[in-house]
Amino acid sequence: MLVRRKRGWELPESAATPEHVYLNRRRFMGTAGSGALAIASGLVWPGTGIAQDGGSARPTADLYPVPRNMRYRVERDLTSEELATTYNNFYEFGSHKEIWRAAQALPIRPWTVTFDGQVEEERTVDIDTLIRAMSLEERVYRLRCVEAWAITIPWSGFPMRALIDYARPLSSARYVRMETFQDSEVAPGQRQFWYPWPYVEGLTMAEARNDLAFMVTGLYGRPLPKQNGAPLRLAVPWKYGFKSLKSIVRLTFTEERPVNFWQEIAPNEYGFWANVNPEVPHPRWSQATERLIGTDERVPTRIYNGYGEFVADLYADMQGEPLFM
Ligand SMILES: Nc1nc2c(c(=O)[nH]1)N[C@H]1C(S)=C(S)[C@@H](COP(=O)(O)O)O[C@H]1N2
Ligand SMILES: [Mo]
Repeated sequence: MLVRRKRGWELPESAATPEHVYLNRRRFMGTAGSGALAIASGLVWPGTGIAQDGGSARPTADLYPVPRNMRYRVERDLTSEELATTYNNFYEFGSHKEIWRAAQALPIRPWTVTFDGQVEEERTVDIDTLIRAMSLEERVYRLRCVEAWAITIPWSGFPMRALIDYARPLSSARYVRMETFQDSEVAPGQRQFWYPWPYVEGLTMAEARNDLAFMVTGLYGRPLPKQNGAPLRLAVPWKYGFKSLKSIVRLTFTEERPVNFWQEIAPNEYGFWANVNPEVPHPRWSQATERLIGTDERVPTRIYNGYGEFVADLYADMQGEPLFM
């Protein structure tokens, strides 16, 4: 349920961390004309060190900020916007955390998303047409990387269920396979031929229609930065972060279970389900705790990353499946 009385920045969660910086920048965005924005778009917000790429290039930038959906509460402080946009995993731009600057090379307009496979009608839609067709909301979610670090951030976007309805899959579809862009001219990581590009992820149709599955188009009340997966990425917070693929160009509805990027690389370490579980270690490290980035704090990891009330039922009859790798 949407709570429209309050905007995100009026709420206590966002008061907890360096939100004053955020608020000032939002004011700045509100008052600055496009000329000033263009000057400011030299990758970093003046005086903050926060990476950004110039909202002026986004035909749907006017839609943000969006009202926060208070059904999804998080008991942790928000990760600072600066950290969430400068400490990333995006192997297309390098196999380290400092890819944010390299990711600015990704052209995100024009951008299209294709729906194919078992659909009533194969379709390709312009990203801004798609975004305008959806009802946007903000959700504060935690993200738990399989590497045992975690963040808590306010995504903007729309329920994945709405995207599935928009795509009109046939009832024979059992899975949705999703694909990231492929362009080795702009993404140096994609010149590393030993990786099985493009990045692929998949969900069952029931997972994709679960309330929690969210399509992300924004972060911290503004259009999604490139390094976080602009213009469209997934957020499935009960699963390890690698399931939440970035910069999506295609959704294919299929009867066959997709083989995801990491499973293809290391099937003994990464599976299809990848649900978070502190009691199932990765073959090379424990998953019992996680580090909150930007702090020295380690906290216990929770089953389904704390989202069991929303998703545990999905797996009730699947005891034989490797649900937690
Ligand atoms: N296309 C693509 N999507 C990706 C990745 C990637 O390398 N390429 N990394 C994943 C991993 S391992 C994590 S933890 C999250 C990180 O998201 P963030 O950088 O926005 O925090 O993105 C996921 N999505
Ligand atoms: Mo990750």
